[in-house]
Parts: sequence; C-alpha cells; structure tokens
Amino acid sequence: MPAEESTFLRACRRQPVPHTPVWFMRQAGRSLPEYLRVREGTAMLEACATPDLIVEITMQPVRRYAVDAAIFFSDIVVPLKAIGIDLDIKPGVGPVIADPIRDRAAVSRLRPLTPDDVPYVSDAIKGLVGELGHIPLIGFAGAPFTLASYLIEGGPSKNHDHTKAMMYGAPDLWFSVLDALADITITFLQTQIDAGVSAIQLFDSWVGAVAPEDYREFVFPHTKKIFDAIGDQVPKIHFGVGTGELLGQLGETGADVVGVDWRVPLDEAARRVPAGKALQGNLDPAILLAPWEVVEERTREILRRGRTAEGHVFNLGHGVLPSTDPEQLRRLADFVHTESARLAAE
Ligand code: 1CP
Repeated sequence: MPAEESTFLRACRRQPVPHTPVWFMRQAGRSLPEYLRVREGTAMLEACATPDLIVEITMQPVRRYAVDAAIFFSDIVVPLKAIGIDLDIKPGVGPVIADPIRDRAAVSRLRPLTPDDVPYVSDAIKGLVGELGHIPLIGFAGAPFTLASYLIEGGPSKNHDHTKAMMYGAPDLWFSVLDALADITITFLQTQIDAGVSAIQLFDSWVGAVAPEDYREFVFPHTKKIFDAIGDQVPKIHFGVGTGELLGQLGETGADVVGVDWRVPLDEAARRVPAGKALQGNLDPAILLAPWEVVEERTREILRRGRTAEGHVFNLGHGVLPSTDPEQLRRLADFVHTESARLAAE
C-alpha cells in the first residue's frame, strides 16, 4: 500500500477511514531509552545535522508503536542555525540565542534560507521515505510567531515580554521579522516536500499568548503566506497550545487540519473551525501518567467527540512528556485503532 493510501493522509483529506489514525507529537525523544542511548555524547543540534541519527531516531517510535505516521526528527530552530544565527539547544532548557534580535540592524541577520543550507535534512528524508515504506512521513517547521519569540526573547519565555513589546511598539520592525521568518519557513518546508515528506505540520506552539484581534493583525498574514506558498502539494497541519480562541483563524490560514490542545473538546473545536477542516488531537499528555483505565476512558471520549469532525487524526494535546512510560503509548496506539473501528461499526 503506497503512503498515499494511508489512513493518516485520508483522514487529513477528510476521506472515510476504517479506523482513526494516530501519531504522537514528540513520539521520538526523551521518553524512549533507545533515544537516550543513541543521543549519548551528541549535542541536540549536532544530532539534527547527522542524517544517520535522524533516520534512526525517527524510526524508533515506529518500531515500538502502531503509529500511522512518522515525524521527521529535527527542531524548529534548525533553519535559523542553518542561516548562521548563533544559537544552541541547551539540555533541560531549549533553544538559547546568543544575541537576541531586537532592532533593525539585527533583522538583516535573518537572511534567506536555501536548500543547500540544510543538505542533511534532504538526505535524511530521502533515506527515511525508503525505510518507512507505506508509513507517511510528516515534515515540520516552526511558525513565524513562535520562532520570533525565541529570537527576540533569546530563549524560552513565559510572558513573551520583548516579543510583544516589539509587536505593539514597533510594528514595522515586527512585520519585517515575521516576513523574513515566513520566507525561511517556506524554503524549509519546500525542501522537505521536495525530499519526499507526505504531509507537513506548522507548529505555532506559543501563539496562544496572543489575543484574537492581535492574531488577525500581527500573525495571521504571515502564517497564511506560508500555507499559500505550499498550496495543495501535501496536507498541511497547524497546531498551537492554548489556542481555543484562535481555532477558527488557525483554520482560515489555509491549513487542512487544525491541531487542538486538551483544553477544548473536539466537538466544540469542530464548531469553531471553518467548514472543510479535519481536526487533530487531543489527549492531555499528562493523562498518560495515570493508570491505563483512565487513559482508555479519556481516549474513548475523544474518539466519540472526534466523530463530529469532518476528519480526525488522534494525537496528544501537546508533546509526549519525558516521564511517560512507552508501554502506555504502545497500548494507546492499539486502542485508538480497535476502539475507533468498533465505534464506526456501532
Ligand atoms: O536533547 C534533547 O533531547 C532536547 C529535547 C528536544 C527534542 C527531543 C528539543 C529541544 N527538541 C526536540 C525534537 C523536536 N522538536 C521534535 C521532534 C520530536 C518528535 O516529535 O518526535 C519536534 C517536532 C520539535 C519541535 C519544537 N521545538 C517545538 C514545537 C513543538 C512543541 O513541542 O510545541 C518547539 C516549541 C521547540 C523548541 C524546543 N526545542 C527543544 C525544547 C526543549 C524546546 C521547547 C523549549 C520551551 O519550552 O520553550
């Protein structure tokens, strides 16, 4: 069966499926002992630039779980590193930028990305597509707001103070940062599509910090520019945390699938997005730390509510927590398949 016929791609396109497809954000990574083993002695950004490691780490969760898609192992800051921004991913912290971007002169450091800046991305994807066979590979990138937040703050941030100060106080500067980031993101995604990914996910993880009217003015046009440029080449997923009040607009950007965190039930999310959108989500990743019976009950409820959407891809409401027992994820992937097939036959 070619990747084109997969339940994951069919659900993204809102076509009928025999069971609900499932994958997990951050399905690779620190919850897996085999990940910790292969990463030993290799810095995160170095791993992201080493095709053999990318292939191995991407395959690890596919070997363990009956997931319906793999996600390319990388990080949202990889294209920024590739254009020469001095940054590192610090263990236990996340991306840290040596010299945050706060003025006009600094914006010129956001030069365009070319595919030649990220040869390891193309190489790894080409290898993965061969290894995965019928399982589709999801490519991804960070959206302009979330990337801008790391660049402007200099690292992870709770309140996004400097970011919002620029957005509200120096809108011309803000728009030039977001426009440069949109262009970098378009090239990063197109490079992945050209190398063979079957779908893409654009992460605007922290955009839930922005009020709906400000999202419309300061963020929406740049995200829409990215999805317009990608067009209909592959299904496009868009996700952010705490975006209950933005779900409609996230759909209007041109995404085919809107990712939902655990705060909004899927039937309510289905009412908030425009017609013609599939939904992805939305089990609270912390529920996996509870006994299996709780996971099962919550998952059954999500599958029921997901049936009110035009298409449903099961996922967590955000990434797998590092303390998650992989056995819970293995059971969860199987349960999503059997229970959704049972519900469909009811
Ligand atoms: O050494 C390590 O293992 C570092 C931990 C780690 C990992 C495993 C980081 C640092 N990034 C990643 C991989 C990664 N990053 C993946 C692939 C894994 C998979 O899904 O299988 C993906 C999709 C990302 C994307 C990413 N990076 C996002 C968007 C997704 C999300 O979780 O919201 C964000 C916001 C980042 C930034 C980042 N990179 C790393 C960390 C710890 C963070 C978050 C920092 C913060 O809290 O602001």
